[in-house]
Formats: sequence, structure tokens, C-alpha cells
Amino acid sequence: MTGVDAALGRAGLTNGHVREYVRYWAELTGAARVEVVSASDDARLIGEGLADGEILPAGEGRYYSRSYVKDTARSEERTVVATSNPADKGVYNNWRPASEMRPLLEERMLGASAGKTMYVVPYLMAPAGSPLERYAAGVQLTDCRTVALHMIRMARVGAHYIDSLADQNSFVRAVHVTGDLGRLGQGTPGDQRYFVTVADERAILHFGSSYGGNALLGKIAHGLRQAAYDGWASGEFLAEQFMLIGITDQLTGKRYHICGGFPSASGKTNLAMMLAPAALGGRYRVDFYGDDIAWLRVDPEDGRIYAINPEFGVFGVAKDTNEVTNPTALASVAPGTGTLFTNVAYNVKTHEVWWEGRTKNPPADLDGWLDWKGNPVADRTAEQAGEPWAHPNSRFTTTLANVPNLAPDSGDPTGVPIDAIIFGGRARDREPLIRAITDLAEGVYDGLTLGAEATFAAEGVEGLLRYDPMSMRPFMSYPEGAYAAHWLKVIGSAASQPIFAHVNWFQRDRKDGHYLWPGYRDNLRPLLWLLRLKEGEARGRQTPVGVIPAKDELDLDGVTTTPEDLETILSIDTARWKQEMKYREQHLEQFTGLPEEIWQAHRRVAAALDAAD
Ligand code: OXD
Ligand code: MN
Repeated sequence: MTGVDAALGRAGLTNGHVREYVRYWAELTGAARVEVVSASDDARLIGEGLADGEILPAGEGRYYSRSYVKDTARSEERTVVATSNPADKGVYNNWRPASEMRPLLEERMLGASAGKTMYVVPYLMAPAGSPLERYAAGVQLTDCRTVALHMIRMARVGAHYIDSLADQNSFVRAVHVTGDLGRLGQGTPGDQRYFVTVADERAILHFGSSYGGNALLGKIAHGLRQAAYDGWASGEFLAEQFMLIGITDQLTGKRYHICGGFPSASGKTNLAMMLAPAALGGRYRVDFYGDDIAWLRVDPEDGRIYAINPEFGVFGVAKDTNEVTNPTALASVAPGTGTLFTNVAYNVKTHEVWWEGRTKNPPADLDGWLDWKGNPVADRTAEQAGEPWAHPNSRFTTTLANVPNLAPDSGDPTGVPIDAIIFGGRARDREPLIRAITDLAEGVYDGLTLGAEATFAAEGVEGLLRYDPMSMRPFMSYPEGAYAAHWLKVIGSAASQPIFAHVNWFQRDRKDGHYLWPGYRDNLRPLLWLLRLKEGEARGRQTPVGVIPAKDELDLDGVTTTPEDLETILSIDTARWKQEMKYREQHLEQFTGLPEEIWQAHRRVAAALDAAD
């Protein structure tokens, strides 16, 4: 196609490397035209999307889109990390040689955008001026307007971010081609999709999806996979699937920051957006920084660990979001926020949206309601009656600025100093409410053995976790042994060490299954204890697996929990822990080159459990 240079010129994009890159892919994909996107194009692109029916109005300043029915989630099996070095192969990164993947992707993408516009989306995955800025710049090419609209919400988007680069060639080349979604054989042996990060070339090539997790390349592919690889290759930082919050004690004026990883469906977004419980709200304020990604580095000036959220928005799961679980999220997607909803249920007459868990029951009047596939709910057969209206992975996409308790300094390029790093999964037994870990290797060990309950109970392996190291299993881009060593090195180089902790809001009563801890806002209480422990204001009780709160150390003002339930969540089930240690050993044995410090930590915990008998 002709006119690439003219289009880039009109947008003021002068960076010669970008021009060359866009020219190459416009030619290869056969795009009919090229358009450079800046955040200021949002209203125009929304207007065009509405006119084309690609998006639909969802109340004042909110929009709705549906993705192809077989394109509703990230595909881990089709996601590959490629490099030129076979030593980069890990257990989880699905490594393949770059020399094999690049030609394969180029073949898939050849002519695949014919007749379409190629949107050129220059972006920054960091606040401008961040010390990690050189790892944050990217240019996504996409042949899907809705993807461009999502990128505007999830990243800082504009030509100036790329034109002002100190090293004009230092940007991630992120190519997204949707493909003919109806003919890609999603989930079959002939699946045509490929989502490849060529990490040592800083190139991302995604073909065969327009769903966010596969198509918003700034977020997961760059913000996590590529950045984790860059952080390791440079030795400078960690990129983790972590939430990031601030807690201010308004009495003392002290501010604390906590980041942490939680496997999917463990309440990470709810925690990140948590407000203080009513009884503590006069004293403590919780500020939101980010719900999904944190980049961590050690500042050479003061030796502290600083974290930034590289994202500009939230791509949250809609299911079960309501006034109790996450009022902050509801406010963040309120009318006038520019929110894009994907795959929720939609009322074609009133433009309302709904998802399972939004209210106890679905709207009683079915008139106008379409399910996420676009089928009228009123026309459902008796067999279809129980099907969800919204897809379980339906989403809302909104900018950080819409989050009511966004931290006032969230855009500070320096980031915020980290006091605590927490991990937490969904565990029905064994894991107490909180256990603090003061030793670095034991903290990293805890992250590496993080997991969420698998659905194996039916097969008789109750209690077995699906391990998800640091909640990075789907985003690992280099071998796990090196990953652990990099953690020890980066965090170990901080003069001021964070405290680690493992949290669990999900213990259940063995007999009737009720949750033993109320969760949500009350989750602030164990975090406050953790900070007091770090400050030497609480002592806790040492156990083989960490320090847990003494009963009188948790501020329980206004909590409705019984003494028996509290007793259970503040105690250690040694027998269950011993069983878990065997699984952990098998899990860690998969990783070659795991640092000896991690094995020592494992053996220390095992020995302490043995001694506890
Ligand atoms: C994810 C996400 O898939 O953040 O983890 O969307
Ligand atoms: Mn995530």
C-alpha cells in the first residue's frame, strides 16, 4: 500500500525506525490504509465504531461490544515465548525457536488485513519520565478499531511518546492481526492462532483473536512477558502480575504500600479496589494504584524497592462485581466514564448492561435483553434457561482516572516504595488468614509455591493446588530457576527489605462450608497487622510456616466472626501442611537451576513442621 509515510507524517510521527516498521507490516498484512492513533482520537473512533455497529451505546458515555463466540479468553496453549537461545526454555513459557515462529507468524499474517485499516498505536507502559521508561515504549499495530479503543484506555497512547525516545529504536514492535475469526479452528487440533512474544527481539506477534487478553499487546504481552524478560536480561527490574495499593494511617500520617500476586479468581481486583471497613474508615485510607501489573526496581539513591503500575486503565472481570464485592469498580464504570464493556448481557432497548452477580437475580423484565452471544434471553428454551447471560470472562475496560480512590501520586514516575509483598490464593483449608515471612528466600519460596485450588476434588486429589508461581504461570518468559535467582538478586539488593506475607480470605468451615472470614473490606485488618508487625508494634506468634497474628492483635472492631472461626483461621494445620510440602517438592523439582537458597527455605519449613509434632 502507498501512503504510509504520508499518514505517519500527518500524525507527526517522525521516528524513522517506526516508519520502517509500519511500512514493513502494512505491506505484509495488505492493510488498505494506515492511521496513527492518539488518545485525543477517542471520541472520533467511538463515533465511527458506533456508526459501524462495532460498538453499541451502553448508557451515557459507555459502550458495549461482543467478541466472536469462540474468542472470549486468553489462550494459554496458543501462547509462545520465542527466542534464539534454547537455554531460555522453561517449564511454563512454551518456548520455541524464534527462527521457527517468526516465519510462521508472517505466513499467517500475510495479506490477512486486506481491505482493513491498520491502526498504529504508539504507547507507553509507564508514567512518562519513569526510570524504567526505556522498557515501556511500544507501537502496536492492529487491524481492529475496538482494540485501538481498548489500548487508549489501558496505556498512555500518542505519537509523542515514541518520537521523544532517547534511543529511537528502543520500542516494542507489537503486531496484532485479527484474522478470519470464523475460520481459525479455535480449540481444535487445527487451531490457527498464535500469540508469540519474540522476547530477545522485543517483538510481539499475535494472530487470531480480537479479545482483550490476546489483543491488547501493551498489557499482558508487553507489560508482563516482554517486561519480565527485559527486567531479567538487563538485571534491573521485576515485572509481575501484581496489584498495588497504598494505606494511609491518617492519625500518624504514615503511608505504606503493598503489592502482591494472586492467581485468577482469587479476588485481586477486589482487593486492589478495597475501601477501609466502616469502623476503621476514620483512621485508615486505602488508595488504589493498580490491579494487575507492577514493575519493581531498587532505587540506587535510597536502597528501597519502588513499584509502578505500568498500565493506564483496568481491564476487569465483570462477573460478581457488585456493591458489596467491589463498589469502587462500579463507580469506575459509571455513566460518563467512557467504559467499554465486553461480552456482558446487553439490553438493546434501554442500553443497560448486566452480568451474573451484578444483582442477586437477573432483571425480571426480559424485554430487550440479549445474552453475551446476542441472543434474546426471552427466547430461550427450557434447556437454555440456566445458561449465564454474560460470559464468565466478560469485562469492563476503564481508565485509572475513573477509579474514585486512585492514589493522588499514582502518576509519579518514580513509583512508590514497597513495604510488603503478599501472595494469596483461594484455599478452603490449611492457609491461615495471614502468615508473615521475614526471610527473603522464604518469601520468594512462598511466591514460587503459590497456587489456587484446582477442581480436582472430584478426582480424589483434594487439597492439591494448581501451582502458579508468583501468579506468573501464564506470563513466564524465561526459566523458573533463573526467575527465582533474579528475584533473590533484585529484592536482595535493597537496603530496606520488604516484609512478605501469604494471605487467604477463603477458608471454609469443614462441616457446612461457610466462609470463616468476611473478606472484602475486612481484608484491610490483616494487612494492618502485617504493617504493625513490620514496624515492631505487633509480635505475632511464630509458627513453622511464618508469623501469624496473636488473637488480640487483629483489630476486629465491627467484624462479625465467631471465636471458633477466628481460632481456625489463626491456626496451623500441621498435618495438612506436611501433605502440602510433598506436593511442593514435586512442583519445585521441575525447575532446573533453582537457587540453593530456595531449597534451603523449603527444607527449613519442612523441618520446622516436623519439629512441631
Ligand atoms: C488476565 C488479565 O488474564 O488480567 O490475567 O486479563
Ligand atoms: Mn491479570
